[in-house]
Amino acid sequence: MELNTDTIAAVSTAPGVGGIAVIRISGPQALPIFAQIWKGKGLNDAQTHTAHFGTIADSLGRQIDECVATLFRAPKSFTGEDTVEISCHGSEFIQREILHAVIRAGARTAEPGEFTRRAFLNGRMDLAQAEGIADLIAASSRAAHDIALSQTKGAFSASLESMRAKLTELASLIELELDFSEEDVEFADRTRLLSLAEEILGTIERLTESYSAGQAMREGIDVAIAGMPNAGKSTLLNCLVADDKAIVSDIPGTTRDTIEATAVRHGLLFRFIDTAGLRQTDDTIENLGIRRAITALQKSRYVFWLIDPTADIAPQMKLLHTHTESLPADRILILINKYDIAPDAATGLRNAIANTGIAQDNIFLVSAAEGTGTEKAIETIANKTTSGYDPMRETVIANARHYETLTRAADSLQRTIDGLTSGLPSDFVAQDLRETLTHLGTITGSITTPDLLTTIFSRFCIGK
Ligand SMILES: Nc1nc2c(ncn2[C@@H]2O[C@H](COP(=O)(O)OP(=O)(O)OP(=O)(O)O)[C@@H](O)[C@H]2O)c(=O)[nH]1
Ligand SMILES: [Mg+2]
Repeated sequence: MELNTDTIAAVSTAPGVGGIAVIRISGPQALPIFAQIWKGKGLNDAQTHTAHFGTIADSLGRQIDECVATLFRAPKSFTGEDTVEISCHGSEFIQREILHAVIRAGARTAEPGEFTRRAFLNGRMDLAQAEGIADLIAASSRAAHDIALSQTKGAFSASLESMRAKLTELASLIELELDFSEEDVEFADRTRLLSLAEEILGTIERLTESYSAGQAMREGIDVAIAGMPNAGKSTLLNCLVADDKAIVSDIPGTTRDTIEATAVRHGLLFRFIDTAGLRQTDDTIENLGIRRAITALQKSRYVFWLIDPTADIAPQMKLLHTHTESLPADRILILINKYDIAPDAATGLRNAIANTGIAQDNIFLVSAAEGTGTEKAIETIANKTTSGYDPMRETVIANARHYETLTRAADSLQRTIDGLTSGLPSDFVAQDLRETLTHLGTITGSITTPDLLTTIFSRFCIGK
């Protein structure tokens, strides 16, 4: 384990000017360092979790600001170390000057995520909980927030640790057999081991299945808006994000670039991508835009494909087929637009399109100009994406590292099961079991390496 003998400091509030800012000092020397810059009643005898008013001065004794210092004594602080948090006025000058004064008094600038890294190393939380904190800070929708919050509370970690504890017990019994290999004894009940391994595999699989939903909840859902020129794509984008993001005109080929805008709907972050209308053209720039449009519709999780009922339908269906044929059908939602001016044509088209084999549930009658019908299309995506998962009621995996590690754990557990059913020698079974235990342990951080920690914590912001 790493040893933290030095004391670190950083501005923990967001960069820039604010009403107040917070500078955090943590480490064994936090109090003596703070005492050097503090003009106020000393904190040496102060109790933990108390706030104190005073002024902070630079090395020449010039006052920098009037501040409130909050004291957290080890081990009951975020990091588990002695910590002082200085709340000052939020000018960039004051923040910089106070941080300089703290550094001059003997602290070192904290690396990104270093406070949380220390919290982990001091046993204040496990790795999955620490990662939950980073996600909590980054969350921009209710769903992302809920996933992160439940992770910080440790339910996921607890279920992993309980799986590990059960498996460890059996692994030790099998390993004990290896010590008595001459005597052909079985300490571990194979039937019990098999049913336990199967039960745990089931739990892990339920977790990995939730990843697609979890990823969408955490990172948001990309929806490309595609179709032929003038179908109303830019009008739709503007309507979905309630903002005048893209130029709308009745000249076909108005949009050249992809234009992204976000909106939170049903607690989920949606990233809508307006694209250039798809058509044959000799215009070089428009063709570049069309290429971007194709990339966007291939890469996005969903596509809103706009049909214009006031234009010829045959070429639009051909276009739809060409561009979506290689994509999974449930990713494509057909929006028949301009319902306000062509309700009969739109309704007729819906039936005709349904007859081509596209599911009726994936066809919507909308008017981008009036903002009608689009809500249902969004709701359909929200339901498809979350597929009933509720992060407040059960663990939903949203982190790629957790997903990959759980997948590996499932693989080695499956090998354990195969080994047990085919009567493989104990040492092979033991090895597969150990591997599963290692994978589960890397998620919570009960097994870890400095490299893994650096990868995880370097993604945090400075001051966290
Ligand atoms: N009545 C009506 N007109 C619409 C609707 N949606 C778009 N329009 C009109 O259709 C024309 C084209 O709209 P845009 O949103 O620019 O179409 P686009 O698909 O982005 O076109 P390109 O950027 O050229 O590919 C404009 O005159 C819009 O006002 C709608 O729902 N109803
Ligand atoms: Mg457009």
